[in-house]
Amino acid sequence: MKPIALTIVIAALGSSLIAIAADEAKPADSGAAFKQLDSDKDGFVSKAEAERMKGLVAVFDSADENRDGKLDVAEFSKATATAKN
Ligand SMILES: [Ca+2]
Ligand SMILES: [Ca+2]
Repeated sequence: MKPIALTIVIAALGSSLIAIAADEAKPADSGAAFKQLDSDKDGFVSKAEAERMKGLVAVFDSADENRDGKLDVAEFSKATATAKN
């Protein structure tokens, strides 16, 4: 194998390893919980939907950073992190 080809193989392997690491870093728990709560599948958890998770309504307003009355995935994961503490 020529050195340049080997370099390409190593680079390809390296980027796939990085991709795997990024997948593992995703908050799988909050993602799954988010999908369960988002019963109308609009990509947001509304206050009515939030009522199905214990403790979430209490932190709903402070988690809703852009004040649109619903939580996106990022806001939701912060909310659940807050609710656990
Ligand atoms: Ca929804
Ligand atoms: Ca929001």
